[in-house]
Amino acid sequence: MDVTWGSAEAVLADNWIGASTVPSRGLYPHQWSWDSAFIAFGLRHLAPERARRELVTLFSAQWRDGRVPHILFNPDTPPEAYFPGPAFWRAGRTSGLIQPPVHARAVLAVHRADPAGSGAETFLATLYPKLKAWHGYLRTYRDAGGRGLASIVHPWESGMDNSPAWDGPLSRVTPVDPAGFVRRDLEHGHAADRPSDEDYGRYVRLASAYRDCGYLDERWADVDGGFTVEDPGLNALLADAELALAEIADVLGLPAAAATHRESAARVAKALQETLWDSASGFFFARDVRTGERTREYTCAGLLPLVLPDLAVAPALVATATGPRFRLGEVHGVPSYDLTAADFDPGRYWRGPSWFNVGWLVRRGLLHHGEHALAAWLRDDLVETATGTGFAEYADPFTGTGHGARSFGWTAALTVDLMSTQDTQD
Ligand code: 2M8
Repeated sequence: MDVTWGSAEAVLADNWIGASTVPSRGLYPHQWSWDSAFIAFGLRHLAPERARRELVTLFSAQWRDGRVPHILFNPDTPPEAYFPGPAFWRAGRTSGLIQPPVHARAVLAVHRADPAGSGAETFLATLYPKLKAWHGYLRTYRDAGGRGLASIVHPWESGMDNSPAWDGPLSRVTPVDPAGFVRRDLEHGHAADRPSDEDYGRYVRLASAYRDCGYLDERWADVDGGFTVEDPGLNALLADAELALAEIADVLGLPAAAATHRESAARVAKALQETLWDSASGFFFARDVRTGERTREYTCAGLLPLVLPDLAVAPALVATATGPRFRLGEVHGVPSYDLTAADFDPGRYWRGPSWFNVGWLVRRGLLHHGEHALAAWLRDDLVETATGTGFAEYADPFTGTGHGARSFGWTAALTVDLMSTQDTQD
């Protein structure tokens, strides 16, 4: 057995908590929404029944309004292990925020890895209505800007928490006094790699404000000092998720539903291009719905529309990815932020380092747009860097040095996936 494969498999075994996988035993000791989807992509090659279980467990926590919560708390983990925990959210066993919708793609891939086992468990039929409700939540309750794009109400919802793109919208949020809460993350990570106390204070302020309005999106627009942003990453993944849902509907023999999902994917993709694409810059920027202004920071979220096969502007976006701001093919992975920006930081959380899930998504996009050599290069680089860092949470794009947690769930899982899928999508 290959050493890398064996060690990745061991990480996933160690992080398994019985019905799902934690991203990291120390820093993130619960189930996270988009982590679970990425983890399932790897688990399907190792233990398809565990991959199915991972996703079914996550969707068991879906809310009545269709949202899939960003954290499902493990009742066996002591409450002081992670902040903010269940007592903060007051939402039972979950948080009240969301994360990007990569689940439909994961469900389809998990099904295809073991159609017989999946059929026997009626996996697709069980998850299809839940995925439909999840996307429905995003397309309706979250269309705060009224342009057919889903908004996020907290940086954590983007999955790219400390991204410089949120600095502008976050500047209107008054931080909570750091004396009022205990940062458990600093017990596991270096302060220089993690968000500052001030940013953390803003996250806590926003999360409590959303909680205090009952997690009701229709009330959020009236909350002063709130955060409402259209993120190109989340919306690209939503359009792709609707395409995956169409394929799931096809497998289930529901052609009319499949056509509806394809139309919905096309609508989101169109809105994405009309609202967030800047042709002069060759890039997708986030939009602050409260001011109507587009942000100006080049972050890796703006590269994620590459996952869409019909993206008309793909050549221009690939040119930006391979240009001086991201230097794809020259540095390790896909940097989370503009390498030429004065505040680029190769080690700090989502403000420069390369994340393995982003590299994995961009590689898929490159394959859609005929960039096979670059995709192959990226695959080899991701596998090598993941292995060399002990499956770190993220890595310095220049040196490949690991940062954040080690034995990180999606890094191990996506390494297994990259080693299994070679030059194909699935
Ligand atoms: C990070 O986010 C959490 C909050 O959700 C945190 O910083 O405590 C992000 O990197 C996010 O994308 C990821 O899902 C999560 C768990 O790995 O950690």
